[in-house]
Amino acid sequence: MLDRIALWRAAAGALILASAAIAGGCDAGPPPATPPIVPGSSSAPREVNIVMKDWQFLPDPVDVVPGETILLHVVNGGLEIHEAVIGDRAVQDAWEAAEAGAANPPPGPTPVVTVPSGIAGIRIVVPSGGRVDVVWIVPADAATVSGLVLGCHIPGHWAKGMHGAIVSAPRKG
Ligand SMILES: [Cu+2]
Repeated sequence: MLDRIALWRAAAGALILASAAIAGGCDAGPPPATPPIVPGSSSAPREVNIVMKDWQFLPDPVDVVPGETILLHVVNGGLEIHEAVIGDRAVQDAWEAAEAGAANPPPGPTPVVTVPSGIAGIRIVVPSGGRVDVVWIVPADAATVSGLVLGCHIPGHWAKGMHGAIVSAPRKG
């Protein structure tokens, strides 16, 4: 009996080591470079899926080519209501403050909140299980693009990790 317990412990130890090795493998080296993308145009927007979950955006980062036109399909695969706010940190801060101060935050109907138009960015609110499509013309300036962030400001969601990066990808062709 003792031998069996010892054997089981050894096997469990090996499993833990194997898990650690797999987890360690994910941290090895920088992420792979984004492959070149054929940019979308106004007549043929590039389709990009963004999936929102409780509490993250997929993919993260979202790769875009400066100046291209994208047809965003924003899907809420989570159980909570979520939103995708696209904008720089000033935009994200404005929505975080506006929604934190709103009465009757979710669960329940989403309160109507606004921020000044100059720092509104793009806000796409999607109920659980829903999908909203939006055409987005990406800023033409790469430096502006690299300052963009994806964020959800339903109260408490940003703090739970609901933010992602938007990065400038090389143009193919
Ligand atoms: Cu959210």
